[in-house]
Amino acid sequence: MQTSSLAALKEHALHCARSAGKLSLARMSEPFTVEYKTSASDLVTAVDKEVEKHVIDLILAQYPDHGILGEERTFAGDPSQYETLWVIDPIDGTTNFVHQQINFSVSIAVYHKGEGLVGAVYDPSRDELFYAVKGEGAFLNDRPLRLERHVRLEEALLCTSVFWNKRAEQMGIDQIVKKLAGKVRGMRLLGSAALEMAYVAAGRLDGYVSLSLNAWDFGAGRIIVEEAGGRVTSMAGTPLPFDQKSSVMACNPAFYEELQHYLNLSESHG
Ligand code: 2AM
Ligand code: CA
Ligand code: CA
Ligand code: CA
Repeated sequence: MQTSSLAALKEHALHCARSAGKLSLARMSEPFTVEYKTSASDLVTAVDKEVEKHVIDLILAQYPDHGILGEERTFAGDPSQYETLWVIDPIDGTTNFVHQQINFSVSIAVYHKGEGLVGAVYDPSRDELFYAVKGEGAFLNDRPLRLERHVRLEEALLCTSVFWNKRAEQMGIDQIVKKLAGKVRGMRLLGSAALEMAYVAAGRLDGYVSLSLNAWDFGAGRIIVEEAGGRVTSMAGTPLPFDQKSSVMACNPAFYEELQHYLNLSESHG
């Protein structure tokens, strides 16, 4: 992709992220319907769907030949058929959107032939836009983000997402938190994977781990963390896919190997 078109792509992705976040924030103060998706711990609101449609309209108005992979599946085409694919989550942290009215985000990433070009995570409650362009670094509201501090695992503040539905036992807290208890300074659960990964890039957290996320949860966060100098892979150490589910570990590079070692122990040594 040419430099001029990459700059335009970045501007449009940032515009979409800001516009979507502002729409979510505006809708939060009005009544909206909340439905159970798979269980009482997996919600979707009318706002998730409306915001996704809004982002799709914005993308296609500028780039009619691009494809879109979004959580709420409101794109009419088949996402696998496009060279350039926008991977979007209109509201990441829907439970927070409904309950806390803070700590949710919009996540927008652009991939070309599987390569991540632009990632944007916007937190409308705090007006914080985290973004990165491949090869050009990561930023928070235009301030460069660079993970320069050497962090040891015992000094690290880590975050994870766990599921509270029936899959909780399989995907649960015991598998991650028990393995890391006694090894790290602390663990947090913020409830928006995209925002948690953006916080790793900003040095507010030192690492993020999840046993299973969808492509739209980590698509943007992965580009932002990598551009900030962090390491992002699956828990097995393989590169993340751009259009499929995966486990995720994203962290300060200083303790990547050590963290991976503990996460892959078959028995808990906590
Ligand atoms: P979501 O809000 O877009 O669904 C914490 O729950 C994090 O895990 C959020 O980023 C959430 O994204 C994501 N997540 C993915 N699948 C989930 C599920 N089945 N139930 C709850 N959260 C899920
Ligand atoms: Ca969801
Ligand atoms: Ca999500
Ligand atoms: Ca979502």
